[in-house]
Amino acid sequence: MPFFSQQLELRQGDITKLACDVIVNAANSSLMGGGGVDGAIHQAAGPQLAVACRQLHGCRTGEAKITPGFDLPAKYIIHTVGPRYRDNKKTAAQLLAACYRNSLDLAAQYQARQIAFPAIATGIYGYPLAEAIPIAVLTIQKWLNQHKNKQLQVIFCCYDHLTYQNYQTYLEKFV
Ligand code: AR6
Repeated sequence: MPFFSQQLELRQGDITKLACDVIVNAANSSLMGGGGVDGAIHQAAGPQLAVACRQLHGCRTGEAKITPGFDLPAKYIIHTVGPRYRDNKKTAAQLLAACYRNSLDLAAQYQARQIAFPAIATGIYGYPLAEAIPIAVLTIQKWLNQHKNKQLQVIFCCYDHLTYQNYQTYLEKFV
C-alpha cells in the first residue's frame, strides 16, 4: 500500500471493510441511502444507520454530518454530499473542496486519528476523475498543513482500479 507522505495513503478496496476511526460516505442530500458507496455503507452498517440519518434532517451539498459506524469496523461515518457535476459546473469545484474540508473539520472535532475517503462525486454524480483528484489532494494537503497538531492520517480508498491508477499517477507526480 503506497504512502505518499507521512499522512497520505492510497489503497484499493472496499471502504466498508476499513477499521479506521472515520470513513466518509458520498451521500445524497436526503441522507437516506442510495447506490454506489452510499448503498454499500448502509448495507454494511445495518438498519440503525438509516434511523440515525433520519434524525439529521438531510445535508446540503458540500456539508458534512456524522453518525456512529454501527455494524461497520469504522467508529464513525461522516456523510458528505458531493456536487452533481452537470448541474453545478461553476460552483462544483468549490463544493467538492468543501466536502473534503468539512469532513476533515468534523473528523478533527471527534478526535479522529484516521479518515478514509472514497472518490466523492466521481461515480453517479459524474465528476471527472481528472478534475476531482487534484481538488481532493490539494484541499486535504492544505488542511493538513493548517492543522499540523491534529496528526490525522488520510486514506484515499479507491474501489475500482481506474480510480486507483488515476490517484497513483497524480500522487506520484505531485506529492
Ligand atoms: N468503497 C469505496 N469506494 C466505493 C465503494 C466502496 N464500497 N463503492 C463505490 N465506490 P458514488 P457519487 C466508489 O457513485 O458520485 C449514491 O446513490 C465509486 O467507484 O458512490 O458521489 C448517493 O446516494 C466511485 O469511485 O458516489 C448519491 O445519490 C466513488 O465511490 C450519489 O450516489 C463515488 O461514487 C452520489 O454519487
